[in-house]
Amino acid sequence: MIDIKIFWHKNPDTDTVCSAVILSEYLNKKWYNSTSYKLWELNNETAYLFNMLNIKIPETISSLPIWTKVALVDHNEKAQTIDNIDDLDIEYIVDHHKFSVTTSNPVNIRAEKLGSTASVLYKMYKESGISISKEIGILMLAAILSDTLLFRSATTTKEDTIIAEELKTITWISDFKEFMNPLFEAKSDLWDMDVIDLIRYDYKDFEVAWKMIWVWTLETVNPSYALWRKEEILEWLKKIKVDSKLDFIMLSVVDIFWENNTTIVLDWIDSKIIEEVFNTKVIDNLADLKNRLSRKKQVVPQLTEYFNK
Ligand SMILES: [Mn+2]
Repeated sequence: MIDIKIFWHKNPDTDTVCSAVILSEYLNKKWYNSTSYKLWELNNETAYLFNMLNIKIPETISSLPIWTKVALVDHNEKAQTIDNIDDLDIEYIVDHHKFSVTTSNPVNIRAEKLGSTASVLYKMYKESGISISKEIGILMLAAILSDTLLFRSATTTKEDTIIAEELKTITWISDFKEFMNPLFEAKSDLWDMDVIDLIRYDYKDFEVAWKMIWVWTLETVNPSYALWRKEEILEWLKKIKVDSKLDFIMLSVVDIFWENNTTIVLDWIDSKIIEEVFNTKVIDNLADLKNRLSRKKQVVPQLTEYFNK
């Protein structure tokens, strides 16, 4: 039996955390002895889900010894994973993002252009004839509905909706909106959070054309929680931009009920970029990016194109 350690990406969302647990069960039914580990804290939405289902949160680790066999779910970029990834042996990657990783050894890669990593995993279960328990089914469903924002995100595919439909019988969940409402609410419970935690919540860094850019999205049903704290947030963005020597930084507050994106913009350099790329105006450090709910599809590719010019 091959031992394999699975982990999720930095600033984890529900898709990546659920996918780690789902992949672990899958691999254990194959020829592996796998465990999922927690490297970064769960967000409020995922914590609520695990608490509701009474699922144990995986054990915490901080680093792994050299040559440990690992699996990455819902990510493949170095900037988004464990620090000493170069010392480790990647055995599996299951993902639905663009690829940037190079590995020194052969690796099992399963990636599809679907709305969530959990959708990819659902197909892997089906293809291998592994039955999906009710608990795993609920984790899959929550991950799909969370990552696609109840099918509203531009990343949603027809296949995701079919898979969610099929999961109805396994999970006994038929009203998706009713099921997701408390989860979205939990995610939006940002009142007590320190601003630094609030903005650390879901950033992703990318290296584009030798530029270091950070793109945040804060998905919420209560955008005012974040927007009322704009000045505080701007101060932190400034500090982060300087400390991390970034070329560009932005923080999008995404209202998942009304489906719009209000982006906090730090300085005139970033304003110029935002205005040109998204054909909008920056007023009082705010830009209306309209219905761009998906960072992956409607924000990052456009920025990449700009920086590659
Ligand atoms: Mn995902």
